[in-house]
Amino acid sequence: MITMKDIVREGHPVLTQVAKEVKLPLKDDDKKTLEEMLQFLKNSQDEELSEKYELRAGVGLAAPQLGISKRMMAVHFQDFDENQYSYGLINPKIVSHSIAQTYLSSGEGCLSVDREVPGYVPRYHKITIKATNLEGNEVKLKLKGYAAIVFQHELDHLNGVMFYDRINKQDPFTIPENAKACDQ
Ligand code: UDB
Ligand code: ZN
Repeated sequence: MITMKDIVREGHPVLTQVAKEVKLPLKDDDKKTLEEMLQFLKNSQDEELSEKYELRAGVGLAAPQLGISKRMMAVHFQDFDENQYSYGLINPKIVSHSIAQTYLSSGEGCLSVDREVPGYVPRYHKITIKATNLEGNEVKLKLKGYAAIVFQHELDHLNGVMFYDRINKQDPFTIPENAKACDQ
């Protein structure tokens, strides 16, 4: 079972590396890792288990955060409109995106960052993602608002980018160009 001690923290070089494409079909141990990543997110949102194991309530996790430099990520959350997103994804790729941007009005944090970093993180408002799921099927997902933000945060980890790399250093709270706030 994955717990917080398995999650690498900022300063670890794996978090700045571009992760490697995963060859398909998925090997058994990669599949197991991805399933465990999804299970960690579920456990972390379970009141009893999160308390017992001291897990931060996670909505997304990328393989590099476990020290594994492979293009795999898991998400588990629901958005404002109660849409459920629960996926283990391999080789996810943004195939199109809006020009319009968005940002979380409360800023972002990260399971790999044990401090608060103030500021807005500009993200695309809408994205379309192609990936392979745990069943080995290709999936195409159209995401907007909060869901788009979570997926982009995890995709960034696969490219060695941390959320604070995207915060404006001169003025962390500048509103990104043509951006609407996301209040989830
Ligand atoms: C998170 N969780 O998992 F709206 F029940 C964050 C942490 C860093 C605070 C643990 C989170 O936002 N939880 C949450 C939000 C809700 C309702 C709820 C729980 N991540 C994922 C991460 O670090 N992945 O690498 C950070 C998010 C910031 C923006 C998108 C992902
Ligand atoms: Zn993160």
